[in-house]
Amino acid sequence: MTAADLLAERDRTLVMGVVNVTPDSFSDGGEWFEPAAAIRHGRDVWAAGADIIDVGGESTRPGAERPSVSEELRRVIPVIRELAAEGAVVSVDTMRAEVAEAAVAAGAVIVNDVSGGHADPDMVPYVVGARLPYIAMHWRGHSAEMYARAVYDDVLEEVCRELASRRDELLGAGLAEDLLVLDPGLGFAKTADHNWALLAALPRLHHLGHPILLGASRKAFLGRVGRPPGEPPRPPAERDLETAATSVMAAMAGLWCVRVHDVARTVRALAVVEAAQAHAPVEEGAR
Ligand code: PMM
Repeated sequence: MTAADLLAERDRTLVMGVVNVTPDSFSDGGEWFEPAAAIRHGRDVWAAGADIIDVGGESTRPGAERPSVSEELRRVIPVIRELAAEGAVVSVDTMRAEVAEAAVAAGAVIVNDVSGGHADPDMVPYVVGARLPYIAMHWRGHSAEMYARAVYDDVLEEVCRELASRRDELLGAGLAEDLLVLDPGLGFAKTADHNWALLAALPRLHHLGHPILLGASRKAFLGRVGRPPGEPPRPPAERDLETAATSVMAAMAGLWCVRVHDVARTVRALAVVEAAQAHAPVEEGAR
């Protein structure tokens, strides 16, 4: 499938598999830090049924130091080059235009930018000129400052308003309508309560008029579900069942894609939704 076909997919929710080539991501930090290990992991993610492999070289965990551009390139480019050459559809998870450009030259076909273009003024002109599918996430600042900015009167209303204004700016800058994906940015300048409020209202995100991607996988708020007060949260690698529940919620809400670490189980969970949807009653008026 081409990236354009993937963006047009409406019959099922796609699965984006995470490959973090970082020493310090909260969810899988260090596991795939060496390019050869990341490539092996990417192959497994693809074989497990991912529609897209998202390769990133910068951790966004709170307090993480930003890598230099050259270090970010060193991490992601060999991994993207190899996985794309083997036929995978690859997105690059970066806030930097320079990294996006090198990633695309190495075979990436989608740019996933957690800053929605806010972190690097060169990013939007680059993706517009390159006519690339662009995933713009709701963002209020780099990890060092994002928790101070997790302040909302009405998180759903404010995230939708800020995403809508970003959408208008991106389209105004010349990005083609059918190349833009939006993402509410769970865990980014959001407390657990904010994440739950957004999860509870996923169908409302369709008002934005673009495909929606959800990134809930292994995030801290899921580690606290069902834990008695005083007990530590479940560690990230033990949050895949809770993640699958959020993926089912996303699919039931008709979202475009879920970004997850455990692709194999996500594919199985979403197959349940697809099987049920294939037997859905025909709506009155559609007969
Ligand atoms: N979350 C992370 C990284 N990249 N991209 C998008 N579009 N949405 C997200 O929610 C998102 C992302 C952080 O999670 P990780 O450290 O497990 O990759």
